[in-house]
Amino acid sequence: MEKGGRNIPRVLALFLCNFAVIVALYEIPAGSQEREIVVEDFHGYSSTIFTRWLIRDAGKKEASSTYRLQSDGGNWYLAADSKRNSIQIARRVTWNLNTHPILTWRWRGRRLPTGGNESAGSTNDSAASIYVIFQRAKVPFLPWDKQPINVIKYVWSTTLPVGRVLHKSKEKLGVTIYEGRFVVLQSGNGRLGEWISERRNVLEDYRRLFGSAPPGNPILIAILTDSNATESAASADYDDITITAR
Ligand SMILES: [Ca+2]
Ligand SMILES: [Ca+2]
Repeated sequence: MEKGGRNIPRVLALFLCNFAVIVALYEIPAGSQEREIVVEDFHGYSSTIFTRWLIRDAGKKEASSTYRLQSDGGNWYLAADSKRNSIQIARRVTWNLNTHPILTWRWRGRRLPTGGNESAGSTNDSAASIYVIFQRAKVPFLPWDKQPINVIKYVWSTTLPVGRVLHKSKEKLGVTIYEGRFVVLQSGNGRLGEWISERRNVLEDYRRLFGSAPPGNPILIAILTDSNATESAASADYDDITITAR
């Protein structure tokens, strides 16, 4: 008890500044009868996406130069161009995973981080990634975005083969603050430049990857195109993040 009490301010400090901006939760009603719910199609923004997306570990200027809205034939999408940086952006969203377990999206790899290999810290960069983030535990006094999380990260890897799963975790002050499972969905440069549709049953993935039911519904969907570890550059586009009933 004493240990926990002493740790709380330090844990708080560790988590400070993870997300620079708090935006409204996009909550899909638990009883939603809609079969398909579009979480994000990148339409309806006046300029920046950071009215709805949170920026992790970066200033707005750098995030805005890394993630930009682009249009092609009237369709808006997110273009990501990372130069030696790693800026995760996240949309605060929750929905009933039991009724709507399927997550779909489209992405288009454009440039692979040189030598990217997510299994080692020194090369942990991905041309594209989509995260589904769950709150694992409830630590008293920590705000929602600072709580310990379990994460599924779907990646487009430079070198790892499709289907590879990686286990990651971070522990601080005796608390496992992060449990991650990386799943390689695309690999290498064979399909660069092509829009690819992905479809995942997140509920099944979670059970398979963590060996148990999720601790609750997801709290965030996040995006990362990064190139900091390999000190190179990476580019990808994203669109049509959608939740679908089983
Ligand atoms: Ca779109
Ligand atoms: Ca990285």
